Amino acid sequence: MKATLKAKLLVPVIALILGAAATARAADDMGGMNVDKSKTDKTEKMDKKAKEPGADAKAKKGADKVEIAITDKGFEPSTIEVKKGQPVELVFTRKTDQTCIKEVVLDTGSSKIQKSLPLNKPVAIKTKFAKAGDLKYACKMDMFSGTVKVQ
Ligand SMILES: [Cu+2]
Repeated sequence: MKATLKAKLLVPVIALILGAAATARAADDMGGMNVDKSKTDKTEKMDKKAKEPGADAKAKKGADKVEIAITDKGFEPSTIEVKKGQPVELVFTRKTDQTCIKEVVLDTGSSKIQKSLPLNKPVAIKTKFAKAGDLKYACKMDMFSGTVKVQ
């Protein structure tokens, strides 16, 4: 009688343990998947961050490098500062197809430099701004623009 009762109790207990073990394993698998996914997300974010404007703006000595992105909001940043008479490299990267900015027109004070902007491809313009004052970069139709403060 006692033995039977024990056996009767033992079966659900074993079932419970097995069930719990299976659940734990499943949770582990899911945990593993989650970890992998967050790793992937993180890597993507890091890649994205590396391409963000300004990330390596101060990387090189010598010529100043200014990164300007074209996003849904237009040119970012919309104001940059450069030194008068100093060689400077402006790097435009178009990151969206949602605006009319497919080209950039840069007024250097002495000339207008126009470059087409392929999606997600940095386009560098090396130039100099001879005189102090406000100049600009704009889309071809001048609907979006940014200001170059030459000091
Ligand atoms: Cu435009």
